[in-house]
Amino acid sequence: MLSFYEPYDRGPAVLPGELHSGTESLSVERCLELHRLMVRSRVLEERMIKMSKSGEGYFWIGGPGEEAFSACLGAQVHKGCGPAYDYLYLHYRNSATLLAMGMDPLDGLRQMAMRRTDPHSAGRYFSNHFARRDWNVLPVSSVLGIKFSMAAGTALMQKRGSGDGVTIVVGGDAGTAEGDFASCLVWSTRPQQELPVLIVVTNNGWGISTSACSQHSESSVIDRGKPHGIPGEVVNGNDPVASWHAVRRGLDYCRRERKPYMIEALVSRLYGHSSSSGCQRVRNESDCIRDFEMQLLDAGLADAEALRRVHLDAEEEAEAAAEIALSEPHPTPEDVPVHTYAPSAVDAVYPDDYTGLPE
Ligand SMILES: Cc1ncc(C[n+]2csc(CCOP(=O)(O)OP(=O)(O)O)c2C)c(N)n1
Repeated sequence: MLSFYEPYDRGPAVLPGELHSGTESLSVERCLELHRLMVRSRVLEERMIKMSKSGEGYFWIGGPGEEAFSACLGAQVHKGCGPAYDYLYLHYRNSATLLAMGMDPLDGLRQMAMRRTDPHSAGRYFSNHFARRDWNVLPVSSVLGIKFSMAAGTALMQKRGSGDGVTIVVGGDAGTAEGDFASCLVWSTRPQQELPVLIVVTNNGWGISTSACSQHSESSVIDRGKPHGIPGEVVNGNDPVASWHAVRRGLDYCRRERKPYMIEALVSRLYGHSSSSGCQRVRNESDCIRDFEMQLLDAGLADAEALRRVHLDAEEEAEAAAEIALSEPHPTPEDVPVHTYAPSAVDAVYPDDYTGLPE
């Protein structure tokens, strides 16, 4: 197979145009925007992996192999604070979603390096465990599954309100074995009280080292929505054109009908589970970035030099951000109670039990 770094003469790139996948297509502008996001996300994660191996950071878990679907999701979120906007219960593999929403890669690296400046968790949580109150991004929980039942809560509030905000919940295939997944299906489909939840399962075929095929008898996870009447689709999550349209359909349906929709995105896991399993590059799974680049070149929508520039820019961006993050301070012992407790009336009633928060 031809690498895009090799000389690749296909004549002049035809710029206005579209990339097709089956009967669907995306404009060249959209494709190039998604490509840039996917590459920035991959490079950011690879810099984090380097940090975990070099001792500059600690535990790593993240999204290489899920960039195509993840970027398509983030680029279509109605971002904001409060029930009129979308709520997100994300997975720890959703870095491209956050980048597509506008996250500065520096903030991801601050969390990986466990710095006090990390806006997601003030340097206390694992990599890619995002939390952004201003964007309705609920804290990513390491406890698998619970987000599925929590999602029904914000969706219920949105159903009672008048806007078109929806709740988006993303989890892996293994996490759907938890009872909370079933709770989400039940609570989002109570008769006449259905909820606007986009239920996304990113199926990479593995739960750490347990294969999905040894654990799941259903042929598709979305089949579990059928008895509840939840429409859904399985999409090749490595295909940005198909993923874009699946997300579009799912979000449109939830916004318009105020009911749930399921997407099962078939994705890759390109560095294994996490740093705990060595984060070695896997060679036998599809790489959405490489495949997308070959498609863009074949369709004459980009040239090899322009694509290479995107990688170089992303590397420069990640390196500069890492340098800043690593120069910043770690949390101190005095930071332990900060953000741990919400202000409480209990403080006034029982001043001796004061939670440590400012008045
Ligand atoms: C309730 C719970 N059980 C077990 C774990 C340990 N654990 C962490 S990640 C993981 C695998 C998750 O697989 P999947 O949901 O498919 O997501 P993936 O990591 O493959 O994206 C497990 C079992 C956990 N974090 N929470």
